[in-house]
Amino acid sequence: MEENKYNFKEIELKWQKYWESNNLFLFKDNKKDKKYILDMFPYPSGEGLHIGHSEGYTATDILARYYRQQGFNVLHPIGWDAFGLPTENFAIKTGLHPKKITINNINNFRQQIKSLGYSYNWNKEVNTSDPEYYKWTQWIFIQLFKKGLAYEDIIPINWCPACLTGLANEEVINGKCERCEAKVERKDMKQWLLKITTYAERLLKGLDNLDWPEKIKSLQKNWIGKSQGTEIIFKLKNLDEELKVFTTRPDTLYGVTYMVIAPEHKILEKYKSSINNYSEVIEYIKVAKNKSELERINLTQEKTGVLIKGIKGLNPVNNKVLPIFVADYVLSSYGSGAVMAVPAHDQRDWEFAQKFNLPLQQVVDTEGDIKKQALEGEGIALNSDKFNGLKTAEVKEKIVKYLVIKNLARKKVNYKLKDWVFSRQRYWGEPIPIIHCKKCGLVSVHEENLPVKLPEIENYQPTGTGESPLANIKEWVNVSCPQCQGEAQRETNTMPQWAGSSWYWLRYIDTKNNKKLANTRLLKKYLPVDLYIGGAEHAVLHLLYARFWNMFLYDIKVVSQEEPFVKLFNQGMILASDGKKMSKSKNNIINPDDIIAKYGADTLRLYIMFIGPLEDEKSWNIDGIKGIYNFLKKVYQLQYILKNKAESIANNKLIHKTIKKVSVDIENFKFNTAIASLMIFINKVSKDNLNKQVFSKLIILLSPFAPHLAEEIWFNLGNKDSLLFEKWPVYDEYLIKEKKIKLAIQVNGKVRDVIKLPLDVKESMELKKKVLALPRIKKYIVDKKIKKFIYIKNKIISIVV
Ligand code: ANZ
Ligand code: ZN
Repeated sequence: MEENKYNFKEIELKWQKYWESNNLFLFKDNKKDKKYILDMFPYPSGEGLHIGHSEGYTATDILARYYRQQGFNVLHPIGWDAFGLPTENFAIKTGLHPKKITINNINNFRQQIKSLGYSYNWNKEVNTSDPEYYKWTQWIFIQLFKKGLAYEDIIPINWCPACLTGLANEEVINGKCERCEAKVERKDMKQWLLKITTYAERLLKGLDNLDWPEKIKSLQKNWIGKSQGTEIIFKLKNLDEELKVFTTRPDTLYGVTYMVIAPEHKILEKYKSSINNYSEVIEYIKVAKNKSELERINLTQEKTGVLIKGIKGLNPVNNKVLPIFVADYVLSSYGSGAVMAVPAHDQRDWEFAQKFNLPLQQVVDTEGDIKKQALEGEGIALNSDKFNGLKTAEVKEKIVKYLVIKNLARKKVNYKLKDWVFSRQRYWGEPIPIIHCKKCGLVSVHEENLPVKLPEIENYQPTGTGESPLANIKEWVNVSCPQCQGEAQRETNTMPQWAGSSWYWLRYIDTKNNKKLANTRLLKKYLPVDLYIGGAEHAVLHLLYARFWNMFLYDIKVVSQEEPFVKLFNQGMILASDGKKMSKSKNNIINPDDIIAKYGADTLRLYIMFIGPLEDEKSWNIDGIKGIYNFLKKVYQLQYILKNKAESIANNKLIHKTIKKVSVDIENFKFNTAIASLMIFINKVSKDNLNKQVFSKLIILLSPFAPHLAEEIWFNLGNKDSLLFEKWPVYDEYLIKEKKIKLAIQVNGKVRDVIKLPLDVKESMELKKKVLALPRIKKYIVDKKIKKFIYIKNKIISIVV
């Protein structure tokens, strides 16, 4: 039967053209209730769309199509996170302009996305590297700058001494340059920072009201890292100077046997004349400077440090004289950059004390062997003077009170979160819209002069000084100061890739607006995002930066909601068939294009949703694909065996059950079980008499998953309008209720109990067990052998003992 062949290639192309030429996916503002369904937009890399993209995008497409059919106005946009390092590096290698490369890659991505039949609002596309877009990224930066939330500071960058260039963190692999493998150093450079720390508390509190996976919330919590402790003042012996330390264990003050300051601590420079071994200290500082913070806090790294000769600290509770060390396990960026070391009760101090032969002084009676490790638990104080015998919590409170009265301590909250280093020494990013004037200092570009466009240059080679390639373009750099008209220079650093993705969901709402970031009324109408789906790898950075910018835009009254994403869902990773991560080097990547060519987009869509729960990690399996393909083929062929018979009651009940299951499952992201129930339906009805009415409903249910095939059958059934806005079928709760029936249970001919069972239920071991376990029946059969167990369906149960 040649005419019944499932020709997916023809079908898919035909409907993609139809949707496009009839503008069906375009977004229109209307009066319907909205649903904003957002994907994490892709970085248009040269490699093209990968399976992970198609997983998340298929899920959101199912939801977008489903909610349209439920009557919502669905905002479902896509765009391109188009600035970034790989493109710039590729440009350096090939001599092509990054803009050209980006456009090519975007065209490729767009075509791939369209070939999957995704119903994106193509009139809502954004591209972060488009001046009309980054104009507003720059505008936001200027607002941050005006509020004092963007500032300059000297910060070490990763510096490759061989390539003579600054490196992004992702280009540093195990402390080495990704390209030439030279050991990466740290080099101090002036950088822009954003004061995300001002928002630490709100970023933390806001998490409570979000419908996000607990795992992501706790990752963000830890990243923000709120710590409630005490700042204590230690005076220095024979100097009119003090050292502040931050501690969460003031109860261990009597156990302090030395102090440690970070290599960057300011007193080192200030008292260099009092330090007898200053050159040794300087040597140590130099080495420490080349380590990243991650290396420094790595617990498995051997502790290093140098005793500072000539300066000593005094313990505020007992005036004990304490040696002071400089050691890189203490960070300058946390607390006050100095610690009171309690080797008996802090593991890092314990390890340091082992290495430098420093004494342990136990002050908490708690479990563990102090010869093997620090005793970090709480317990009862000892060797602590008037605090002996008290519990840790009480000692903390009393010691702090005592020191506060003497002005030697105060309660303090610290956050691990640091300000966001916001500049990159790169070409392919948004220029930072700031002008450096000798007279006026830092001046922001006038808003009417935005965007500050990236100059089109031929040479993106790094400068060799660590500055951005933009620094080479004198015509671009030299400008007059917007304030005094005097000679001035543009900022040459560009923004990090995170900038454009920190607000893009706002621009989707009003992509063409050239007066404002977006129209206020529309922002109010379409925010917040109802659902955001993407990979868990963005748990912290992107999602934290996006929340920060949104909160800031809320504070300056651009948006009316503090949190951008009400609900977040993470798709699980799809692994290769060998259970390993897909990667170029392992040559185990599955290319969506290949699957589409061989089995079609509908099969791919269905398969990715069927292999397992959306949130789970799962492995690719080619046999599974064939199963899905056969299922779709069967559905396709069913349209030809439709009989114009009257409605079959059994089918009618089954379709209502299926409608309910599929609807509930879609709303709960259980796409795999929704598909399974469609399969069950098909398996059951194909033997039966399937009529057109029931089949039509099934096709609507299938349409979010396999939209091309569904549309083809839908039109073959005589319909004239696309399924896209066809009303989702409703189910009749009464019809699908299981009917129950009461059965009498006899033992040796006498009725002893009654049991309620579903209509038509078959005899089974379970049923028998259940009956025999009924207390009133048990009574009559204990210690007896059951000779007969007779079950007459829908009538009676009879037991003979
Ligand atoms: C004495 C002490 C005794 C400490 C003890 C702990 C246990 P969190 O909870 O992460 O905030 N610390 C303070 N500033 C530091 C810095 N700049 N670099 C490295 N470590 C620093 O940790 C607070 C604890 O980390 C502080 O409490 C301090 O050590 C250390 F039995 O003070 B503790
Ligand atoms: Zn000026």
